[in-house]
Parts: sequence; structure tokens; C-alpha cells
Amino acid sequence: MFEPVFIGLGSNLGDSESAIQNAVNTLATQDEIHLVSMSSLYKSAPMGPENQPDYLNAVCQIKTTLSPEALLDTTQRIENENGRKRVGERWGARTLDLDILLYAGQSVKTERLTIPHAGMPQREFVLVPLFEIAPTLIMPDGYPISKWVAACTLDGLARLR
Ligand code: ROI
Repeated sequence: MFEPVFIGLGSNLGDSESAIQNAVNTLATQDEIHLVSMSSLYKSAPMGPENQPDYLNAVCQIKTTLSPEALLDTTQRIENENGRKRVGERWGARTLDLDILLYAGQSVKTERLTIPHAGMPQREFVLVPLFEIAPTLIMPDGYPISKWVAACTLDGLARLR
């Protein structure tokens, strides 16, 4: 069965625009994945350590027959195929980051995977592009995404196109 799923993309090293676009193209060409929509690209100030470049962020909606864990295998493979590099350890700069944000209203908590993605409420660079492509989405707590967006800080976020 096909299930609606949202994936967040981020990059702040190298050619971030190409990295994000290539990742979405690669997702779209998987047999088990159908790309529904992609948000605009957003430039965003880094959350976490400030001594790193601004990020480009986007969100895409897919439908997939892959289980959450199998989808994680695919997103990690795409990160690695795109030459994912990180600077430093936790919350450092990276060439490409793919996060499974929401998976068909399901909650998943395993060693490798937490869905809904834990950082969403604080991350305007996730909520705003998500709102752009899914303005009527009901979030895991039962509130509409518009309420989450209204509650987050929009400083340092700019829509590119
Ligand atoms: N900050 C922004 N603006 N965008 C991201 O994608 C992003 N990703 C991260 C951390 C380091 C938390 N900060 C970020 O993983």
C-alpha cells in the first residue's frame, strides 16, 4: 500500500542546491517511491553551533511501499552516494542530510529511527517548507500545521524559489 511520507532535506557544505535537487531526483527514480511534491528551497541560519555556513533546506512529499526502516536505508544510501561529509561531530556542517519527518501518521521509535522527527517543533526550516506543500496537514499532536508555524520563530529563514 502507498503511504504519504514527508522528508526534510538540508545542506550547508559544497553545492547545496545541487545536492538537495539531486537527492530529490534520486528519491523520485526509486521503484518503490513516487515523488508527490517538493517545496521551494529555503536559506536558513544554522540551528546549533553558529560557526558554520547558512543552510539550504527543503521538504518533499513522497508515497512509498517501503517500510520506515527500508526508507531509512534508502535515504542513508542517497546521503552516502552524494558524498555526504560532516564537519565535526554532533550538529556540525554537512553536505547532505535527509530526515524522515512524518510517515503516514505512524510513530516509530527504534535505535535508528524516531518518527515523527524529534526536532520538528523548533525547526522553522522544516515547518515552513512543510506548510508550503501541505498547508492542511494535521500534526502528530492533533493541531494543524498552521498553528505550529505560527508558534515558531521565522528569523533567519528566507524562501529562495
Ligand atoms: N540548521 C538549519 N538551519 N538547517 C538544518 O538543516 C540543520 N540541520 C542540523 C542542525 C545542525 C541541527 N542545524 C540545522 O542537523
